Amino acid sequence: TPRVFSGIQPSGNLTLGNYLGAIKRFVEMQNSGIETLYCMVDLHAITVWRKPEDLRRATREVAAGFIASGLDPAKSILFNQSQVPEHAQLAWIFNCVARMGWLNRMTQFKDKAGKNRENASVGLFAYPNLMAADILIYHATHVPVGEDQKQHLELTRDIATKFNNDFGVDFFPITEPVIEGAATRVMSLRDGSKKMSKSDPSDMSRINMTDDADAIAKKIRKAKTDPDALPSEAAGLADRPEARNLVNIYAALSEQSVDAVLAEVGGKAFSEFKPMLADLAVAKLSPIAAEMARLMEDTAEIDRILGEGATRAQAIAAPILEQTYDIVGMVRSR
Ligand code: AQP
Repeated sequence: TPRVFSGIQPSGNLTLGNYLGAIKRFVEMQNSGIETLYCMVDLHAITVWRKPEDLRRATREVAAGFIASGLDPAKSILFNQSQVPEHAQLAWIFNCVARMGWLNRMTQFKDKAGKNRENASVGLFAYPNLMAADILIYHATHVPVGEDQKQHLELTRDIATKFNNDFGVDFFPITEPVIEGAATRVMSLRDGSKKMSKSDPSDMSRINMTDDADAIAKKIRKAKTDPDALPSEAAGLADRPEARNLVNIYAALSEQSVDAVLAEVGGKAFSEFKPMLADLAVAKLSPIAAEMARLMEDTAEIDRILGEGATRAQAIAAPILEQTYDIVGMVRSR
């Protein structure tokens, strides 16, 4: 039976990239009736130094963003990773399954560690093993993510395959990434070759889910573009990364194909298209931002939801960890 797992790091403000690439898809999968688990991956967030109060706030804010976007704690299991210790326990096993060479090839580690690899945390290097554990501790079959997570999901499949082979079992499923839609890789508004990211030092590079209408309009107005009018077919966007990004965002927000959008806006100048995009983004994001602000007034209620989700998640994870330990040869006497 299909089971969906995905997570988001509480590592700053949620962006339009997180919304279109991940959260919006999470809601669709929930509403299709599949069993869904969605996690604030706080253990992942500390692979880079964070102030404790920032981490706590961001965890609750991601939860508020999930719920405000349409995730329903009665339908989806919503929880934060550290409240289900089985994630970290399985990650240790996977630290012993995955090879150094596999992790050395991870581009996200190279990007995030930068030139100063010697000073990166061991956790940042081992991050993909914990991510594999997040998924496989539930025997999840499908993982909705943005394009940037593709390599980590391939590693998850490699870990499951090696574990199954090493122990001669057919235990962990080979998970399918679900990377679909017009906005699987939303790019920075300042640089069409970089992905939009929570941690970009420039706030003008991204639209935050909590930005107000003025901020959204200003960021889109100032977004980098080229001087040409919009093409009338998708092929005309091939060498125009900034133009393609804005059209993709429009398509994803309006739930149309890129071709349908270009049939409508082809021939228009950016001076005409940008206000259309800003109006659309404000119409879609403002109600979510308002609901997030309302939810954040009662953090005790958010914490209650996360606690209840953790209890439900653990009920699935604990027996899978026990079976894993048994397969590996750990003595279980209680
Ligand atoms: N720009 C993006 N376009 C499409 N999808 C995106 N995602 C992130 N950025 C984009 C998807 O959001 C989910 C959660 O990502 P994450 O929080 O675990 O970490 P990340 O991918 O590293 O996201 P950020 O925003 O860039 O965070 P920081 O700056 O903290 O590293 C994933 O499904 C991701 O694909």
